[in-house]
Amino acid sequence: MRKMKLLMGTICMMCLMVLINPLYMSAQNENVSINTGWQFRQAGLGDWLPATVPGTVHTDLLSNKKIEDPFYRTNEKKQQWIDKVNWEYRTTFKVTPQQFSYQCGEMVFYGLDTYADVYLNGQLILSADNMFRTWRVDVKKDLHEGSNELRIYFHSPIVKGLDLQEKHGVMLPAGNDQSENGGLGPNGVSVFTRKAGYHYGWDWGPRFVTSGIWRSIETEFWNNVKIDHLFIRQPHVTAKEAELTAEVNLRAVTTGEATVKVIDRSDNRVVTTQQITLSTGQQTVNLPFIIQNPRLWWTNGLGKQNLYNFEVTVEQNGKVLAQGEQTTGIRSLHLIRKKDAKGNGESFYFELNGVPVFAKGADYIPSDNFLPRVTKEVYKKTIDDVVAANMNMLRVWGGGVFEDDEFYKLCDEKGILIWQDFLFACSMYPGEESFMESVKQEAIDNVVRMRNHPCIALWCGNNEIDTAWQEDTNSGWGWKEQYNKEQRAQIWADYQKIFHSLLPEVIKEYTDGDDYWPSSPMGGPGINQHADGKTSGDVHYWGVWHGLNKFEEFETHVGRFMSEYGFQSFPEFESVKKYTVPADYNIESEVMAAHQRGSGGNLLIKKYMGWDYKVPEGFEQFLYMSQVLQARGIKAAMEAHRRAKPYCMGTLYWQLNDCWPVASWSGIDYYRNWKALHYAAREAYKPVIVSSYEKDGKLGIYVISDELKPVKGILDVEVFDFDGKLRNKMSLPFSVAANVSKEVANPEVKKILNGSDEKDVVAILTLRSGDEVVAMNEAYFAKPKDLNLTKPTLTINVNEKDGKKWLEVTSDKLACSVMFYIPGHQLFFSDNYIDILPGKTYHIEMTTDLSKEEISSQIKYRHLLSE
Ligand code: BMA
Repeated sequence: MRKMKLLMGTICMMCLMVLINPLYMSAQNENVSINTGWQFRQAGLGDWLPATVPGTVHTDLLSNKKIEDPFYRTNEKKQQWIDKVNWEYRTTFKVTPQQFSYQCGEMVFYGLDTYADVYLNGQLILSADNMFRTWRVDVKKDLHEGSNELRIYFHSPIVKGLDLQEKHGVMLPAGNDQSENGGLGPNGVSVFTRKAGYHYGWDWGPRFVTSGIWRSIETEFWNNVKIDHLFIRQPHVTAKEAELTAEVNLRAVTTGEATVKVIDRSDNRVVTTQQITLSTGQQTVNLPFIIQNPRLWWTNGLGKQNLYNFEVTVEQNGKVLAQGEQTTGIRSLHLIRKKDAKGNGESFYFELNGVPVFAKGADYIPSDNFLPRVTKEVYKKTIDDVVAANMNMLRVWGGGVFEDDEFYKLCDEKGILIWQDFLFACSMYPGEESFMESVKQEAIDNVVRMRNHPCIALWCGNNEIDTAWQEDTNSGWGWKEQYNKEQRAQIWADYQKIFHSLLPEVIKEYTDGDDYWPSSPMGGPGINQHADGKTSGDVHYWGVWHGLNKFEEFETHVGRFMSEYGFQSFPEFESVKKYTVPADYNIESEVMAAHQRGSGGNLLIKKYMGWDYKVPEGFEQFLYMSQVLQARGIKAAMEAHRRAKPYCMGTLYWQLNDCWPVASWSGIDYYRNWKALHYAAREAYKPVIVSSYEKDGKLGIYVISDELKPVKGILDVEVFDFDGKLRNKMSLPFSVAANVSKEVANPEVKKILNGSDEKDVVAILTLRSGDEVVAMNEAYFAKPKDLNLTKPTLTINVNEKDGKKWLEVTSDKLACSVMFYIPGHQLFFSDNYIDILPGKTYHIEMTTDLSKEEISSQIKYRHLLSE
């Protein structure tokens, strides 16, 4: 009986499948990638060598052993010739008789970097000039049945850039373009080419101006009809009902009556159908439909990342002519900028399904100078690390690229909102018509590619250009003053054209009312346009670091949305060893200096370190201390921003990651090791935290909760001396509503110390709810350098069970900022850079292939008093 039911069920399922998905009578389309058999050479010179596609000239030269590792020591300097010459790539590929018989054949170039003439069987089929564009070429006439040759000639982006600059007539500000290092003197030509800004250098990056086929090439064969795009518009979404519209862009080479169906693949249900009349050329079909009680998409921490998969078919006489699929998440997501009384300003926060979201995250830069090396595994590791640090937003910064589809897919799946900059940063750009047209097409290509991702929260015009130029004030970065009246007016007009009309118009036309913000940071169009740092818009606060403000200033410089702030550190010694030799082990050595691109970076690190810590002599200890210092500063900022909720509703620190091994503001180094900062971010970004701030002799203790339900329990304040003796304890009840920051206690520091010297104790703040520890934090009452610490001795036992390995650690005295490591190995510790109190046992898991015995004999640690 049960079997029968099952069989019936299966038959019904099959009927249903047939009903909604009539058999494909004949192949209607075929996609073939052309990523194999490639060769390359310097144009017209030498032998053809094997090449990897997608790839870059630099990585092809490296794998053919024609250059050394570009990131090793100062090799970058020897490789500056590569961008001054031309390169060519070629391959052959076969077209089968079946493929040749299709009515249509198109070649799609998903990424050509950058000035590329493409020849198919000797015919010029495309002259590309924009790295960010997707190029689609009709090749039906040029393809041969059997063997075909594809050849791509890459012109030097530098020679082209110089030529464009000359035609433009004036140089434009391009502060981060390291033209001097590239042998070009002051000619920062990056701005004339639509190519990732950071390729020309940045204050955390080297100068490698690449060329190559950086994303794949495909040939698409099809008959009758093709679905170019499927856009699931979401005009109105509530928990009860989602009003959606499937917008289908078709291209047909056939005519006649047809049926368009939309199927919700999660329950294989046809949600709507429409009869259409096909005509040759392009046509758009809109199919509205409703989903009752939709499973909404939420960010990491707020709920599930529910996704829907919709399929669209175009059918004629029971035969599927074309089919397309689209994954999306159903949600309402808006940037809320509302006038409010607070400081006479305007709110700046994202509202997701009616819930104000406090954004926690970082700014993201490309993960490698050679983009095709950023594999799916790298993206996965990156987004896993983002989730592990309790983040819910990344800002994809404008000096990089529109990321790979894989990146946004992972952000959808893991609930990470994306603030997407358009690709303009810290420079002014030309306004020639051809440039504008290129920018427009690049924006359309990428907005259309990315608009279905539920993770996309905001499109932003550029990074820091509004604040740098400031046409109507006497401030800014001194750029406008270099030009005569006409030049200045022209440059500003070109700026306004791109960021105040072209890009917002693309967003309006090609999205479903997505939010657009012209520049980051900005006060807001129409009000106090340029960022004033306090009452409206978003803020890049660089008073700490560039402005030499003390870490304490993070407390007072809190705006509505902190989209950048940061502090540098070095990678850990195990990482440094990978790009140096022992002779380089000095932060001022030539090699270490080549891997520090921030102006005055080392001096700033030292200066800040001296304010809070004893500055160590030893190289290894200095690297480690730089990370401890960075984590201390940025933790203070993250907590200050969260305490200021709801006035402040977002905190994104500069920067999540690195594109090569370097001293930088990152929390994760190029080799994907967590710095002390990433561990600190994980703690500071937890859904519920307890955070304190000392002011006027009192300790304000706050509970900050991003949870959507109230939290209550007991707050314990326990004061320990450095031998682990409890000197004082206070317990008070606390209770906070959902999604708030609240000061729950404000005791006098004197009362907490209860007679102890402020240099002798630490207070442990614990929130308990029944038996559960909800949150924990520490408060010190003196700077680390002034604490009466003495050298601790740690006892470490290594354990292993069920494939898990962990350390069991105790200490005889307070050990501050303890970093565990094993020389010569890269491994992950579940906790690191932590304070270890005497009398407590700490369990630290390790991810490593080393055996228990190997760990026991090799484990080492550093702390504040190490050398
Ligand atoms: C911000 C960023 C980057 C830069 C960083 C550190 O302004 O937008 O341009 O790398 O500061 O200086």
